[in-house]
Amino acid sequence: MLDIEYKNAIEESIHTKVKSGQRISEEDALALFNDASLAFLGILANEIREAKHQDRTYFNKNFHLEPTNVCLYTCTFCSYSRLIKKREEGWEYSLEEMMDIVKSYDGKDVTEIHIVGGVLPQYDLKFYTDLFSQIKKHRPELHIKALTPVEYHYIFKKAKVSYEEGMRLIKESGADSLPGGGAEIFHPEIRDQIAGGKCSGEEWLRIHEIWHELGQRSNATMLYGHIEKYEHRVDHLSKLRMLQDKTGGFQTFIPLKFRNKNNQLSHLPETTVIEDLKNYAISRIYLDNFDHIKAYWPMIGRDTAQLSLSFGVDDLDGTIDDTTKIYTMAGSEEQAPTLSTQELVQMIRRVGRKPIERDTLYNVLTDYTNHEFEDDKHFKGYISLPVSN
Ligand code: V47
Ligand code: SF4
Repeated sequence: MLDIEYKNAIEESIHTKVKSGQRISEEDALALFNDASLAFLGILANEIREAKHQDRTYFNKNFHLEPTNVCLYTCTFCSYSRLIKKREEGWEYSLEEMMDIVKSYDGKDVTEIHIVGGVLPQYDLKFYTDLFSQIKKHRPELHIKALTPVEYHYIFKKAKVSYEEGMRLIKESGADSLPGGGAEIFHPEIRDQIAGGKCSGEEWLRIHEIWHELGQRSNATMLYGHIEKYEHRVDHLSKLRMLQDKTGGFQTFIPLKFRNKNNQLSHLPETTVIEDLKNYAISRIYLDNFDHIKAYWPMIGRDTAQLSLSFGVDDLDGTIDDTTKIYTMAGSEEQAPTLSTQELVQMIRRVGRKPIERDTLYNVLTDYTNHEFEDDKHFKGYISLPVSN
């Protein structure tokens, strides 16, 4: 532990708690949001990150499959909502078209498929169980990370099956894990305003709980930086920590910065980099029972992603040819966000961390720390050069 010059008594008392292995309370987390300096948060979050993972920084190689970019819900922050995008401008893939996309990755070096998209009636329980079993049949080793409680709540209700029965069928058809989406902000005061009509915070948590009880793993997200207050973020983190105490089934927490293009909340300003780093750090400090904190670099940009590795983040998402439309449309840093493995590895090395390729369940696949790429311009030190150098 480093010696820190505290700005106030709150910083000192929270540091003392963390040093002695105590977890911080909701009040402490709120005090961190309101009163702690960025430097303090960075030091504390980094201590925790390094105690858990040293310099290791994980990434995996995945591709996204988005059945549709139209949605019957009307979440105000989302550029998929049919209020924003006219249905005729969108796409709605058939099962065959989706399988063609899966097959287009045959022979490519990917270990995971991430399936996420809008909610429409034709994408029902049968559609998805057929899709998962066809993908498994075609490429058994590909890990299927698919759908969120938003879709599951909708398709189970339509099929008149309980969450328990539905999740059992989903598991049997070949889905391996759940991504963290659809969480937004759990508190009804905010959720009702930004994501009214879709599953509630309690329903989101219950579906993950059932999935964990089936022995499966999942991720969690929080969409921040719109109309919520710090109290709502703390409430969200607290509900996740409580469920994790109960099941231990979450792998990663992914804070998602609200981006304001092409949606009904476009009038809101976006958070600053300082706010983003603060949010990563407090998430790392508060969620003591989560192994990993992940940054989704296409949304925050490469520089902030590199910085985040000193503020509690140990995992970067968005590799290979990740062209997730939901972000491109919402105003992600890059039009078609792509990074080769080499670029991602260099990005991690240049801030003095060790790039580790993992599978979805965090088994180590390749340690890229000393890996030499064929046309590598050698790593020169802890300086942040443009990624293209
Ligand atoms: O639930 C929608 C968010 C999520 C916007 O688990 C927006 O590995 C910012 O959850 N600004 C879906 N965010 C994506 C997601 C995810 C991404 C990467 C990895 C994983 C994982 C999960 O995208 C939605 C919503 O919270 N979103 N619109 C927007 N304007
Ligand atoms: Fe639909 Fe999800 Fe967008 Fe809401 S966030 S409109 S549920 S795609």
